[in-house]
Amino acid sequence: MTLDTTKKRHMLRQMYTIRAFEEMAEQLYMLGKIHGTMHLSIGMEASAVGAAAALNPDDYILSTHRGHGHCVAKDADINLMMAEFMGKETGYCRGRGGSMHIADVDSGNLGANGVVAGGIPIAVGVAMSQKMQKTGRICLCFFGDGAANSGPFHEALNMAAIWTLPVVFVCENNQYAMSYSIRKACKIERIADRAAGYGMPGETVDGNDVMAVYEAVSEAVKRARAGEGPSLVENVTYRYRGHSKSDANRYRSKEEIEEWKERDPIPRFKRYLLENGELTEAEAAGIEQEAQAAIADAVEFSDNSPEPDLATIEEGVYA
Ligand SMILES: Cc1ncc(C[n+]2csc(CCOP(=O)(O)OP(=O)(O)O)c2C)c(N)n1
Repeated sequence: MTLDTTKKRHMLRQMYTIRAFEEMAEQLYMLGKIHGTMHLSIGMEASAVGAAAALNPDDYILSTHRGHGHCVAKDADINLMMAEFMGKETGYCRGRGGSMHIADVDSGNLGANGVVAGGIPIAVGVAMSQKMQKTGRICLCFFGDGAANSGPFHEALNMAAIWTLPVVFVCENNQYAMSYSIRKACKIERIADRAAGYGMPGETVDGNDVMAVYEAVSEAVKRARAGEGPSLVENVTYRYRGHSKSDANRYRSKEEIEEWKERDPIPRFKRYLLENGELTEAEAAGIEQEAQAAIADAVEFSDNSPEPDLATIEEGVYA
């Protein structure tokens, strides 16, 4: 699948939308409009957008606790996403899920998972069902570097490989699992090298380069769709914010964060489009403004939406 200018601009818009959504999320949190915690992916937008761009609209994704970007990249309705985030009845899951449980089965987003690595075995099941039903759809599963050190990762990759399942495993290596550096948690340089242990291709890419992510994931998607089985793609990236809202950021230096900001995926992609003659500065500014306006509208929609009725509190809890 080649990307035309319209699609690339759409990807830039998605990246701006993710950034604007999460910056707004921080503000709403400060205003006390959000309860509980949240995990932001600011700085990681190219990973979500590049990967999802390689999919067909009816393909499936499984997301993580850091999943706002994945939802936007899978073309979620921003109003419904924001309403869910703010715990409103009009949200994707009627406000019952919040930040970590935004799902939209209709658009192929099978949802986030608060259990680290929890989505990886589920992806194997989803891919298995697609293979058995011969739908031609594939499943893409996002997870973090920390998840790649857990048991379910290894079991799931092995099963997907022996059953030649149409699944793409996308490891978003943002350098830390909570406060623990991947350099301390993993003896090998590239997580993607683990793919060899399960007999599947593994590729490590610059996860802040949306086109590089797109190309690597496209190869994996092509392979999955052709019935050749799973692949592992590692997007090397970085989160600027703390792990969650209760992170004092004591395990890394300001200099390290600043260094990564030099490689920010959004200005990089904008520059690429400008240099390619696929965008002008004015158009880029227009796209960014539209993304911000969409987020402001989503907040208004959510503010005006009702809270779930207390009488429904047990709905969906007991079978
Ligand atoms: C099974 C399980 N163990 C521990 C936790 C607590 N926890 C939440 S996020 C997280 C770190 C996950 O790191 P990583 O997979 O790299 O994803 P990232 O947060 O960097 O996106 C941990 C240990 C959990 N939610 N689930």
